Amino acid sequence: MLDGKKSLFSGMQATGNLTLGNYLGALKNWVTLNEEYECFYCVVDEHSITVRQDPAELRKRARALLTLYIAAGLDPKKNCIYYQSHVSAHAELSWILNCYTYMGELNRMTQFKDKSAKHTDNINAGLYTYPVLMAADILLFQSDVVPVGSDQLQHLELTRDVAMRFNNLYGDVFTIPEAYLGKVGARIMSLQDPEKKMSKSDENPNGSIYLMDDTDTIIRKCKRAVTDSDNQILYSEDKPGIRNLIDIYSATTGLSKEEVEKEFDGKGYGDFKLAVGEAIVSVLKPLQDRYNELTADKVFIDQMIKENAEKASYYANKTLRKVQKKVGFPERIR
Ligand code: ATP
Ligand code: LTN
Repeated sequence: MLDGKKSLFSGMQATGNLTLGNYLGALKNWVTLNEEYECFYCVVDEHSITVRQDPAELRKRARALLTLYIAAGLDPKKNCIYYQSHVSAHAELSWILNCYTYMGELNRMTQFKDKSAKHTDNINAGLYTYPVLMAADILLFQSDVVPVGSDQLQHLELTRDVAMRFNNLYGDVFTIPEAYLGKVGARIMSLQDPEKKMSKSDENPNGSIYLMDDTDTIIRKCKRAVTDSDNQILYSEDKPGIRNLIDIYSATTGLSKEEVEKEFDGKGYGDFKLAVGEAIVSVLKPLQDRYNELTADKVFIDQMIKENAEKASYYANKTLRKVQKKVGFPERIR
């Protein structure tokens, strides 16, 4: 809760080209929530360096991500859209919360296990304490809800545990956040391996639809999507490829699973895959056009980056000062 209004925080890493999974699992929900809450949408560039990045590339991607937030429909006048690294309170609160998080808790985090298995040459302490920085992001804004895909639920659970531990010691300092999962699209799977989630860091580009893919590429990737051989469009546990395509179709058209099954009753996979491709294009094309317009307007984007970082700092520092006082840091002399 911030100034009497419920608040919301979410963020994405600037680590690759955004996929349809990121859009349907996260961004799309963000847009529907922004009337109800005081919203903070962050480009979490500090999280990004837990995996080695090329500096020029990171800067470019962070700006592209921030622009995509707006292109997807987030109005920067109503939502606070900013870079994590522009608000130093994130790193400061993260340090404090490190001292209230147990190694046993961090040892259980599956994202750490997955990422350290993938980057064996660089298992750094930041990768390990990554969930604590995420907790700081969320708690700084007294967030009531955090819209994320289902892969982030474990981090959110940890955030709640740390916040409750802190509140038990010092009184009601933090709002305890809840995860917000969309009804459809919370877990979009790879088109090439429907047992694995669609991910922007996947080496096989055919498994993911990127938000900036052109029409032909989107249609081609859908046509090549891995499915079974029985040619029936049914939502079933033993048909992961088709189930994923139904999820995508229903998330992009707004139809329920049953309506999709009915629409394609008696039709084959070829027709269905083409329809899925076209539905994706109809959602992504307007977003791409808006993105291209926005990138041309450097002054507008620069101005909003500055204003929104100031707004985020104001709220974040309010929480940080409270926390610093509670743990016993000396008062500032004004
Ligand atoms: P990486 O591959 O670099 O780990 P990622 O594609 O998993 O990246 P993140 O930046 O970690 O993406 O996630 C941004 C948001 O998108 C998070 O809320 C996450 O839950 C959501 N998300 C990511 N992949 C999917 C997916 N396949 N389906 C639904 N939501 C997803
Ligand atoms: N860990 C998240 C990104 C992230 C985030 C957050 C999401 C960092 N801080 C705060 C929600 C709230 C990820 O990898 N997708």
